Amino acid sequence: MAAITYEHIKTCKQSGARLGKVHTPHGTFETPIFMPVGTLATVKTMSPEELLQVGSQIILSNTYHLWLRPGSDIIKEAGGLHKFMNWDHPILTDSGGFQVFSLSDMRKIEEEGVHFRHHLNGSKLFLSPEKAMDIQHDLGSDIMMSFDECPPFPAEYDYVKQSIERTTRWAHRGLEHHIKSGHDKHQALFGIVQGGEYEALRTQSAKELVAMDFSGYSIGGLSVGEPKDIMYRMLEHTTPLLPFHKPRYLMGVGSPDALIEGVIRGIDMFDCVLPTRIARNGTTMTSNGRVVVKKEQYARDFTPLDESCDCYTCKNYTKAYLRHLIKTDEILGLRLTSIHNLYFLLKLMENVRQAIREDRLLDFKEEFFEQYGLNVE
Ligand code: PRF
Ligand code: ZN
Repeated sequence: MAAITYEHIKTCKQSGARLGKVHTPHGTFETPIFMPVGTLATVKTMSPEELLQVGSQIILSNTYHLWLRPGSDIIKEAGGLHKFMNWDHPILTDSGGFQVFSLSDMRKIEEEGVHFRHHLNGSKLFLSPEKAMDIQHDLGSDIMMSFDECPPFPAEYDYVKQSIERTTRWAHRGLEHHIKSGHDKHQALFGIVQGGEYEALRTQSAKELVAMDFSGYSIGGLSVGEPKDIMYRMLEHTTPLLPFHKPRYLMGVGSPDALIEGVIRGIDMFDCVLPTRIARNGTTMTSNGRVVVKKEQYARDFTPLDESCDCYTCKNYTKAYLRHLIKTDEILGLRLTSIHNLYFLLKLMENVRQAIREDRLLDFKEEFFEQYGLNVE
């Protein structure tokens, strides 16, 4: 038995978007889905009960960070990440590849793996495809990621070609190691399609990975500074190359416009630090676009953040109070804006699923952006 299965429910007649369910050893999540990010075994400021209350069905965590702190051996000893953090629902872990490239200093890529320095204390570290599997086995996530390289944008064609070929070899080594370990019975492994802005390289990467028969496919290397039209073009090009009956995950994307455009192009899963990160800085996403609640203009605004939102924050607090909490660095302020932003994005995805069910996702998109404002994140 495969660790996870993708159940296709229907395709939206108007947009071609997919509605489905993914069954995992820790329960089922509906797709398309947004996954809140819990980098250090916590979605910052939120308890697991609050995560459920805002509608989370699956969360993401990070190999790289947990390997460094507290150490994957400690999480294994705790009985795995689900037990360690008291989250008895699906967890997806990223492989560390991307974090090594975005956070660490002095990295050196070799065929065997990547040498780099700890982003906090400078000590020497090494990650390889096999090591990334071992750490994710210790964490016990339901869905694991292959160890990949995410080339920067822009990057030369020849560099990206060499990089995707190495990423394919790394994916192969990781998969072999994963199967040999026996953990494949209860932990699924995804391949990550790379290829920068080059259609031919996206095709090559997708074909090589599809031939290896992963449990699902991620699309990496996007939302790394390229214009949105390039991202959408790469998605349109890539998703048709992926197996219909497996989930597709667009890594590191979470603005409302990109979520809807991604779903229309056949994506099932998304994650991003955006809603929780901007929340802690006093920026919220509402049905009328972004509201920077710490602004002076809200000092005497005794209305909720979003009149049409049913979250705990909007039901009980005013913009004036939120502004005060954020301005005075009160912890409750960070919690309340995080609760609202996650609720807003998860509710958006629920509305997207309903629109697919009713074959009206393109109409929904138009209605949503009429109110939210176009070209605003
Ligand atoms: N690879 C991995 N994780 C990622 C990315 C990637 O390319 C991205 C790119 N948006 C975010 N997270 N392993
Ligand atoms: Zn709200």
